[in-house]
Amino acid sequence: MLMRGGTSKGAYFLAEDLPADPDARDALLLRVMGSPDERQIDGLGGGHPLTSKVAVVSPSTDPRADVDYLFLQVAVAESVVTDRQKCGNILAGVGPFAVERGLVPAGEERTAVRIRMVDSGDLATATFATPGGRVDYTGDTEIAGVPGTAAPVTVEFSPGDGVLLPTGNVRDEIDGIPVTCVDNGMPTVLMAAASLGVGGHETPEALEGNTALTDRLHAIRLEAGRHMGLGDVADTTVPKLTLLAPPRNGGAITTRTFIPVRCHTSIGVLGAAGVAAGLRIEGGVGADLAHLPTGSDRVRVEHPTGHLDIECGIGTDAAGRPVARRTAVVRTARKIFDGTVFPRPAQPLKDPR
Ligand code: NQM
Repeated sequence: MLMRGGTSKGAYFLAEDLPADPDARDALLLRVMGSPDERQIDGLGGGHPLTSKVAVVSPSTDPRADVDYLFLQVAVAESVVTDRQKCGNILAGVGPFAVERGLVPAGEERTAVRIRMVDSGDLATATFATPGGRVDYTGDTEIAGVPGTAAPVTVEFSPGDGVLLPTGNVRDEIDGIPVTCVDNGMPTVLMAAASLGVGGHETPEALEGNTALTDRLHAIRLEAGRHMGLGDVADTTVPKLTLLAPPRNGGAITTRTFIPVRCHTSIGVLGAAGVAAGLRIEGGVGADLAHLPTGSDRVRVEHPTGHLDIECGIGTDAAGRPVARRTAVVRTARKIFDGTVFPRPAQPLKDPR
């Protein structure tokens, strides 16, 4: 099933329909999505990391969950499939997909699906309308970065037991740039845009075209990966990099996020959860630029196509380290197409250029 989940789009599969062996599965998914090729012209992918995503869903053996969700990022121009990151946008489609495929019985009005994210074991609950026992995708909820409106999917993340600051520090300095390395579901490096010589309100295209900036970010990311205990991150999609600047439209902060090579046209859900948490930690990079609301967990994160509202409460553990208490977000999702995909045959590829 091809679905839009939040501001991303992906192919959703039942695990039983894919090879059990991860190498065979990934080789098949490259052919399904049309990678490696900048345009993914011979497959389902849309030629951008945000439209080259896969969800693999199966009944869960964990009594706390109804279904397991494995997220796979399929690279566009390289033969790479990685299971080393999560995706909160594609997550928004997992509940509806589970009902569509009969993995979870639909309620008469609403259905709550408890989802275990396979890579981390973290849990989330997605709640959405199922009038008469069928998923209804229509509604009046608007999310920035998606034209029109659709039915809301409320996603509530259960607090994990991971620490928010993987380097153990609120601030580090990498390559002369002050950074806060945060992980609230997505390892992310927060930096003030100004410290990199940019404003932070530029378009994604302008930032992607600034090679002095992108070279610098590449070097910072490799170093940050080591500091965050992620090892050599040259071939992985985490950590992401978020540039922070003062808000311009009544929100808490402006963001430009590299995922990690392309600049996001909006922001990932868990990426935004990391920004919101980072800004709430005293002394975090960007906290001085932010206009945080008092008396509310809601943080409005501005991004290139609007804003994303995320509820994020943090506290401290017994050792005094910051931890996430609650993270919740409203997204929309939509079934686009349900059918049979015909993967490109397995054969050696010539360079498509
Ligand atoms: O951070 C893009 C997206 C994402 C990830 C990326 C996401 C999240 O918008 O939860 O959703 O960071 O590669 O799909």
